[in-house]
Amino acid sequence: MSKILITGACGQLGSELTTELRKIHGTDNVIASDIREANDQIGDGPFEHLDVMDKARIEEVIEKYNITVIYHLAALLSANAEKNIELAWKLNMDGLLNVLNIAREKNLERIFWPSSIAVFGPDAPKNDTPQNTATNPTTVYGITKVAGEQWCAYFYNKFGVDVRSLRYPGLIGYKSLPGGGTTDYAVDIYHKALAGETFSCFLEEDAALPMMYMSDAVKATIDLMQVPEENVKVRTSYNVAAISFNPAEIADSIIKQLPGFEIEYAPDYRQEIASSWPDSIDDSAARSDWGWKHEFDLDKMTVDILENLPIIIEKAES
Ligand code: AKB
Repeated sequence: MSKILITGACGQLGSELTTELRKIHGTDNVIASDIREANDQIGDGPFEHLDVMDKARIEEVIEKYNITVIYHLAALLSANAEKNIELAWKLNMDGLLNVLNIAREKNLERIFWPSSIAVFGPDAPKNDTPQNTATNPTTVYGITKVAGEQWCAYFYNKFGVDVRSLRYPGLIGYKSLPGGGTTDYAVDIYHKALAGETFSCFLEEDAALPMMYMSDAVKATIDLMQVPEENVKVRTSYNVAAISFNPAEIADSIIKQLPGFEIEYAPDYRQEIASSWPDSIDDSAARSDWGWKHEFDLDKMTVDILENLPIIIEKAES
């Protein structure tokens, strides 16, 4: 029986992954942890306050619960990382190295670590960006992701640590808010649309980016962690793709459901980050190695969010 630790469990992906993993493995077998206080989204179940830069504290939690698998999600995202480059490097790198070293020392069963489309910079092809191509990121977040991917491959090849990774596109969910990313606009837009407000977008109208609905992201993560070791042929990180759209296209998708919705554009420093990233991603390696397949396209996602987000908002307000 696996005993799972999730770092960064109060984040946008962490809270949904915690819920799903608890459904599969049982609440007591999934330990949520974060440097923040536990929030309602992760529900009831074991929780530990944890700073991933503190290796001794991670070891303490691992011993307390006999952890065998870690989903190491704690990190600073792209926009926040540009505002604090030292912290971004320290948190994103020391946190990962702590987890990888512990996995090696304690012979843990498996590790998951999220990479991102941010590994790619302007030298990579913009459309259908291949699995292996020039990366050369121009953001500090991207630099930490490229370095992190290389550490993952190194720990697998040298020490046999079974670490698996996905290059997530922008993740869009309705259950919790993202924090400090460049793709966050695609979550905020639904909140403003439901509130009947005009949405002021911090990206230009034609800034296309690869995106994915949260339920697909959770499925991709769990699928990758469940396949036999020999199916995981990419030991840096897998490209995974679902949908690709720009702000004007997501606005049009919302207008189909809420005809009065309006968007205006006020690009800021995040536009430069978005411009350095791909428009769309080639994920054929993930599809052939372990059968990755997404379910949600843009309109299906919009309908699902506009149906479910009001329930979440009402719950939070009551
Ligand atoms: C961000 O915008 O920083 C993240 C990402 C694409 O990794 N959502």
